[in-house]
Amino acid sequence: MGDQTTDQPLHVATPLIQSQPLSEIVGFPVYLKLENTQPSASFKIRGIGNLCQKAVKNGSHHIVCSSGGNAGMAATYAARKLNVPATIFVPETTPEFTVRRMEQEGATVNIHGKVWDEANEQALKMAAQPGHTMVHPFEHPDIWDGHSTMITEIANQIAKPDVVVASVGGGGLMCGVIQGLQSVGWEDVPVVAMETKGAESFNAALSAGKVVTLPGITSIAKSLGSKSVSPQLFELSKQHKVFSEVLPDAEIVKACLRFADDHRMLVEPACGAALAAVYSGVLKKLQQDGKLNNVKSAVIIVCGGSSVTMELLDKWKTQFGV
Ligand code: PLV
Repeated sequence: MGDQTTDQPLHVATPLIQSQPLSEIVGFPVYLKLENTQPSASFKIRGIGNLCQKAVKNGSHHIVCSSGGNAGMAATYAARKLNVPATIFVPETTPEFTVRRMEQEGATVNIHGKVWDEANEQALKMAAQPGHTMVHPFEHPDIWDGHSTMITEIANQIAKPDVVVASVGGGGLMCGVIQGLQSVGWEDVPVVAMETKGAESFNAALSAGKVVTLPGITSIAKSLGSKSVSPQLFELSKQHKVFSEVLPDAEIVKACLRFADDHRMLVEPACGAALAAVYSGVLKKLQQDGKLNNVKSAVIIVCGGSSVTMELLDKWKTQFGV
């Protein structure tokens, strides 16, 4: 039901909780920003909600979005709230049940290509029509502004943390995080950018000294599957302290499983990547190597995601023998 008549944001303010199990692992308080509790099940609604709201206000009457799944979920939710149709382009790797969910919310879903980049090319063609708004999953200032609100919220929830951890797909989330840190005067708080082997477009850009294109996406974390990272994140990483870390899928699956047990919440591998910074010892290693000093608290962005079920987790558990 389209019921968005005011300028109220489409996202909700999410809880920030201290995790006892994760804090015990690292020996200092670890806070979880629970973006998995957003109405579209991931942080994406912050940026995409902001972009769609502005576009509809300016006369747009059709939302077009290319997505691995969660940007599409957010665009679908935003379009329904704003009373406009949505057409979502996803690759073949987006699970059938995620496609169904978008359709149930009223979107038209087109499946195109093997990876998100191919679905994006199709979406751009449709969005060229008058009155249509292209919602890119990570590349727009309105998206970064929207995502940055999670940090302004955190600044009202706890004192300054010593490090923030988030995963990187195309880099929109991390652009928002860094922008948010800078806007609340926390520009000295380093970030840890987590990626998975086979979707490490940001790490590859840092190694090459420029944005590069991966040959393909082989990781199970399809929501991190952008073959190249946003040039904006590449630029921001020159001004802000960023540690880029890459883990194999097996570690990600372990993190999702342990998180389900520790906090009774089911999250996608894209989110498991951020949690693995604690579960797989990435934060500890950065401390031991003298790269992260005097850490007394950390925030992990629990970015969430719709494309996960008990059955899928079970399948990955067997596949990786974890
Ligand atoms: N997912 C995008 C891109 O997919 C999408 O279309 O939904 N965590 C979750 C749960 C995500 O869905 C995504 C992005 C990320 C993290 C990474 O965010 P980004 O792309 O802004 O770095 C191909």
